[in-house]
Amino acid sequence: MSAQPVPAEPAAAAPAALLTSVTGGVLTMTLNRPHVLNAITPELLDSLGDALRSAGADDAIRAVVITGSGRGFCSGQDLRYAAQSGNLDVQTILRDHYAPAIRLMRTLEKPIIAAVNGVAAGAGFSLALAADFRIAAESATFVQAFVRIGLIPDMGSTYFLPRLIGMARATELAMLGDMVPASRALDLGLVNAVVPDGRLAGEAAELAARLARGPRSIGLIKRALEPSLTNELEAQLEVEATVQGEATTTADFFEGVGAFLGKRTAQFTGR
Ligand code: T3D
Repeated sequence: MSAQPVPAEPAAAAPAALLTSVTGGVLTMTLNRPHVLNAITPELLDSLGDALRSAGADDAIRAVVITGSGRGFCSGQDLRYAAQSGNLDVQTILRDHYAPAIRLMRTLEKPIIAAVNGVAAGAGFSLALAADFRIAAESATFVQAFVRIGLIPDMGSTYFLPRLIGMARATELAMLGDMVPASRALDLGLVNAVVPDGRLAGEAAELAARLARGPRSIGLIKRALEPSLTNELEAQLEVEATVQGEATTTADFFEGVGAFLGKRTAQFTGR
């Protein structure tokens, strides 16, 4: 009797590079490639983009948290993947995968919190900069790693960094590529808060829950602030008139005024 072939164990499915969960109106997206400190692949960015697009279309989601699994937040472009894939058309990769993710983060009219749990390097640093809030764990570090491998900052770093910390310091971080500990990131104004490592997830969830209970105008504030650093005063006053006009049509505005007059706590719905 001939030996029967032993069926191969079904290959374990590769873990998803992006994990998502929704609790109490907060979408949490966890970069999940911990063996490479959550280095970025085009597919990971596309998943992030899909999740952001869904969040934009879902009224039930009112705030977003981005964090990393394992000991890193995000180590930037996956350098091994880039070399192995043989796709060195970086301009196309940036235009087709990096830029859309950043565009979606900035146009999503819902607050995004980067909960930086570990190193944020290269495009991982940029990803954190594109969020509306950054909370860092005490052990987190930030490094504009691009220059270390002969590149320039991308994925929005040349835009966000000077706006957040000024040109002199942005130039220093970008040209020297030194590791910035969380405490210095706080001094520079790169992050909103630094918290003990064990409290990062809780603090981010608490802030996200607070924002998720807020009115629709939180998203409109994001829209109005977006052009303010490039607009002249006249143009920005016009932005305010237009966006405030929209705010006054929201149910949350009526609720806010009604609650004030009725001496009660407003119950906002995000609409
Ligand atoms: O190419 C394009 O598409 C252009 C776009 C570029 C955008 C960019 O983001 S360029 C910048 C890319 N990122 C970097 O240059 C950072 C590279 N990583 C590091 O410098 C260090 O890993 C860190 C400073 C981030 C952390 O250091 P450390 O000592 O805590 O960890 P480690 O031992 O270096 O890394 C742990 C593992 O992750 C290690 O793998 P191993 O040896 O255990 O198998 C390491 O190779 C891997 N890893 C870390 N970063 C990356 C990575 N693998 C692939 N790509 C990475 N970016």
